Amino acid sequence: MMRDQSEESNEGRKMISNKSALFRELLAGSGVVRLAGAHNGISARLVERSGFDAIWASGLEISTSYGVPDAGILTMSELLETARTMNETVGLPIIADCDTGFGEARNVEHMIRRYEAAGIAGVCIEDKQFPKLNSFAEGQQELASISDFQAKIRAAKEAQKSRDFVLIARVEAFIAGRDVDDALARAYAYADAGADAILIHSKEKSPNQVFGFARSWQGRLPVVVVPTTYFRSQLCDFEAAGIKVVIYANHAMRAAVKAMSETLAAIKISGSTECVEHKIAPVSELFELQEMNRLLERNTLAA
Ligand code: SPV
Ligand code: MG
Repeated sequence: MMRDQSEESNEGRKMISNKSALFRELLAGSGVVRLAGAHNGISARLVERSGFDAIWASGLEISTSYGVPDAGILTMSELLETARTMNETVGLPIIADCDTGFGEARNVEHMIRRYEAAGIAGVCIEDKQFPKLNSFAEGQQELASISDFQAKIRAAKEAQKSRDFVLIARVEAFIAGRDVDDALARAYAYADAGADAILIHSKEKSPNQVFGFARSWQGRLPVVVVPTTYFRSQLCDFEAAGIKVVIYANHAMRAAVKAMSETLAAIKISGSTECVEHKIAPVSELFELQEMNRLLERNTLAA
């Protein structure tokens, strides 16, 4: 039975309702909602400081941060703990990438309870078979049946306590080599089962697949896209196509990997850190990102 938790007195619960409600407000508002991927407290804080609307707790980024394949290797607890850290670090809503939902409908139910209790604004589950494989990885992508995935969506919607908690259903039809009719049939079935938004994924270099989908879909639920491979598309193109949410899912991690590798290589080769000193953040910026000043101010007041 769903309750509106904003009416409850428990502060922790109020917070849950607020971040989910905030995300729903974004979905209902004008313009494209922009999310960027993050994988820990500091990357979440950087996303927030850059002015994005919300944070994508990316399975790809978090798996990379652990040094393991994005292939259903990390446990729900590991992913949840990471999402929780991000959520506690920033004021933005977190949308957590929950892969295939960590099992069947009963696992999804458990997952929803845990993520909602942690104050996460919403989750995204995808219609692949466990163990999922990242959509850009080589190898055959096996899809779940429509009815099995609908059962997960129904279980998720029944498990949530707040009316506002958001479930994004992700359609992997294009990733598995299927056509737009298959993608639409899946999306309609997921909408019927109670999803709040549809993420349509594509690994093509052109946005034609997702634009074709959005044209036929006609806005029944908000459409979410992840423009990793069709990176030339502009925000105004997505807006004109009726796409509501754009997720820049992995760019912060890719930038960090390049910067860290280049810095370490330069130090190793030159035998000094002089060549990198002007290119890297000063320690004072790390303190700023840690909010060291707040701790020092409190210490001063307490003294
Ligand atoms: C992620 O960021 O983990 C995603 C998006 O699921 S993608 O890597 O494009 O599959
Ligand atoms: Mg993922």
